[in-house]
Amino acid sequence: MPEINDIENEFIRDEIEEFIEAPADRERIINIFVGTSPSMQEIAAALIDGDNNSVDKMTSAALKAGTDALEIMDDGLIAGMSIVGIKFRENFIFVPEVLACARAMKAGMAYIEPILSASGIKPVGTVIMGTVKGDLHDIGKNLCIMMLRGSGMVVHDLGVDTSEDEFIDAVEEHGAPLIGMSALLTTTMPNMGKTIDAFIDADLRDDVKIMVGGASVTQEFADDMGADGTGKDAVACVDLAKRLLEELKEEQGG
Ligand code: B12
Repeated sequence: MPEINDIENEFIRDEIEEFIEAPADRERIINIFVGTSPSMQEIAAALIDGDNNSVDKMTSAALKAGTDALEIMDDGLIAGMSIVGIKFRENFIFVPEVLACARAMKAGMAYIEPILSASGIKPVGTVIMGTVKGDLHDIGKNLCIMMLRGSGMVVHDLGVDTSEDEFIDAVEEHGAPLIGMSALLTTTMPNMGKTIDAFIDADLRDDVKIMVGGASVTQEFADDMGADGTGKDAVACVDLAKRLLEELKEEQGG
């Protein structure tokens, strides 16, 4: 089994020692970093540190040195973000720090995205994301979007205060098989259910999977409104999105 000392970068080793406590998380994170190159570990470390200038410079330098864009995305940026996600979930860091890491991720992705789209790598899936009608909270939604994009999905962001019709129009326009709704207010959470009803009325419910989230959204609430799933954070959102896309593919005959 890989050991923490198999990871070359001291900063990453210290981060794991200090912040990644659950044995399953620790094993997953060590597996992510073991075997990645020292320069990718340096990019991951700068991202964890929220240092967007360094991520910018190192990503550009790595590409110039001939490193594959996918390797930089997976072994550098997403690997770093996997530690950030756990630190955030376990309350070791808070919104300002996560936003700094998000900025660093964006700095790296600015080089990677055009290369990946030009090389025609098939996206994992297309997702429509929005905060529901009446609700202006978008920090959590934006984190989910960033992680979804980081995992290879194409995300169309409808922003905040999104009506039922805007979700439906976006699904039709982009042929998206998955939508994600966010709501933070108890007064706007029911608008997720109303949007799901609108998909039923438009005879589109069987064509899409629907995920919902936001600080007060429980599994029970998601089940009651007829959603296909919920996730408590951006990492869970990515896992859920992947699972729902697989399910839809199976339902539609592979
Ligand atoms: C920041 C904030 C604001 C900012 C929003 C800025 C912005 N651009 O988003 C501002 C100041 C504008 C604001 C306004 C208001 N707010 Co406010 N706000 C907050 C606060 C402090 C933090 C929310 C946040 O960003 N959390 C951090 C993010 C990362 O977490 P998150 O959103 O939960 O997202 C994570 C998960 O939920 C999940 N997730 C999120 N979306 C999705 C979607 C899917 C599909 C999945 C799978 C997962 C998922 O993943 C995310 C990442 O980990 C909360 C308190 C709190 N602790 O939640 C109050 C809070 C949500 N606000 C509250 C209130 C009352 C208001 C106002 C009504 C205040 C007022 N009187 O004007 C207004 C409403 C404005 C409106 N119409 O929306 C209340 C809501 C109470 C309730 N239960 O209804 C809260 C809980 C504060 C409180 N305790 O009273 N607010």
